[in-house]
Amino acid sequence: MSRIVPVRFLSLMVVLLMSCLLVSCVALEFDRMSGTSFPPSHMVNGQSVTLRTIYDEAGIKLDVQEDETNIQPLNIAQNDCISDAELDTLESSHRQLSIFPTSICPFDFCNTYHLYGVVVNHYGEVLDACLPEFVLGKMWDGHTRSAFAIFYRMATIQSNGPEYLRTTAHEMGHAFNLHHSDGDGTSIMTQTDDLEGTAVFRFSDQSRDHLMNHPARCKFPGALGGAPFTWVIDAHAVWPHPLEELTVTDCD
Ligand SMILES: [Ca+2]
Ligand SMILES: [Zn+2]
Ligand SMILES: [Zn+2]
Repeated sequence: MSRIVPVRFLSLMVVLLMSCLLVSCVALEFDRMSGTSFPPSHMVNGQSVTLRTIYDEAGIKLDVQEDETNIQPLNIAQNDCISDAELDTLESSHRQLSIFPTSICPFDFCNTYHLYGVVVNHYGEVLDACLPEFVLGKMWDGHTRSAFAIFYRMATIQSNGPEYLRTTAHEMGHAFNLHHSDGDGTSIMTQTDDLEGTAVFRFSDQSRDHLMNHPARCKFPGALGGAPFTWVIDAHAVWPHPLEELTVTDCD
């Protein structure tokens, strides 16, 4: 009988500990309904781009945890939409990760924050109205910025893997309190309709500034006195967007 813990296990624990000790991490619990798939990786200049690499390049350590793959679709007509209330119900019955962060050290900077994502086999609502073939995804709870949905019934999501990946990174960006005004015409936070060139799979400089340098409270998803969507520090005010109203705060 041996009580020696294998060296490989120990070194794995050290790597895990170190990776969240020096910077905050975000864990994404990702569920999907049956008949859907998770966003595929995309090759750019010979490099495989994934949610993890997109966020890593912006200084966010993201751990994507693909969880359930067989959630039953709601019993609604094919052209009907899933409501925000129904998304809430889905989240409360399938989300395991807390909306609160956990910490492995006594300081905020080494928190692991939690985000929930679900791919639903339905269309989504826009401002409480059902508009089929309109919205690709949604970060539906502006209060905690802790969950997003992808609407897999959308033809674009099913037929265009790169656009599906980009949509997912975009909705997650809203959970990190990024807005369309933080896009630069081609980057992740620029909406498909507003593209001024070929879409790229990276965040704009101003989005990266937010993700790397802005206060945790106005950035990380989830509840811990976290600021709601649209509450930003004044650095965002110089990047206006005609359809967005931001509230400038100090985010302390
Ligand atoms: Ca789950
Ligand atoms: Zn958006
Ligand atoms: Zn910011």
